[in-house]
Amino acid sequence: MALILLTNDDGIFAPGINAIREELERIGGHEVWAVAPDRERSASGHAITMYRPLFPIKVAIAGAQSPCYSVTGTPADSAKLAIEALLPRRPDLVISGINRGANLGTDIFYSGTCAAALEGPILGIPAIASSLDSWESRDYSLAARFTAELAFKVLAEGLPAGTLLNVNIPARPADQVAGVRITRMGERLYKDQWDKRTDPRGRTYYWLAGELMEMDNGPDTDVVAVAHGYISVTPVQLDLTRYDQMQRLAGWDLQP
Ligand SMILES: [Mn+2]
Repeated sequence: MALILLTNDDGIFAPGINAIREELERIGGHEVWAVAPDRERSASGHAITMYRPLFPIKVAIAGAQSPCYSVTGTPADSAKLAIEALLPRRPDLVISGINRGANLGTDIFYSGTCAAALEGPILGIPAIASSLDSWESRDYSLAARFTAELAFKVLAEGLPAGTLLNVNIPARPADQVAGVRITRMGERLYKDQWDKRTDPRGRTYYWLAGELMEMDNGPDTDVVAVAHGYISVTPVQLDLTRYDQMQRLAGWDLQP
C-alpha cells in the first residue's frame, strides 16, 4: 500500500491540506500521513531549524482518518522530519499544499509550499506542490480532485530522480476551467514597495508591500496558463546548473 506524506506552509489546520487529505481518504487504498507546521509559515522559503529542537504534536482534526501532526518548525522542517523520523516507513510520494495562493514562476524560490515539496526529490522521493490561485476562495474541491488524480498518475508512472511537479489550479468551478497545460516556469516579479513608518519610540521601520508587476510571459508559461483559466503543471528539476555556461566560464582562466 502506497504511503503519501501531506505537508504545506499554511499550517496543519489550513483548509487546503485538509481538502486533499479528505479527498485521498475518500478514494482510499493507500496510507496518508499529514505533517505540517503548527502555524502559517508562508514565504519562508527553504529554511530549516538547526539550533532549536522540533516538537511533533499529534493533533485531532474532526473526521480525519489519517494521523495528523503539527511541527514547531518551518515547512521544510516538517517534510524532512516526517520523511526521516516520524513516518512508519519512507513515503512513496510527497504532496505539499493545497496552498492558499498561487506559486507561479519565480515564486518557487520564496514558497514554503515548494520548499517542503522539494524535500521529496532531495531525499529521492517524487513530489507534487499544489496551489490554488486565490487568497479568498475556500473552495478547494477541484484542486483536491485534480491533485489526487495527479498523485495516482505519479505513483503509477513515476518521475525521474530530482523532479517536482509544480501545480497551480485556477479558483473556478470545474466546468469553467479551460483545461490542463504542461508549462515552463514563467517570471513573476513584484514591484516592491517599502512602506516607511515610525514606531511609538520614534524608530524607523519598513514594511514590505509588494505589488505584482505585469511581465511579458510566453504563452507556454505557468503564469499565462493560469491567467487564461488552465490548470498548470510544471515539471521542475533540482539541478539548477546552467550547463551551457560551464565551458565559457572555464575559458575565463580563473586562478586561485
Ligand atoms: Mn502558503
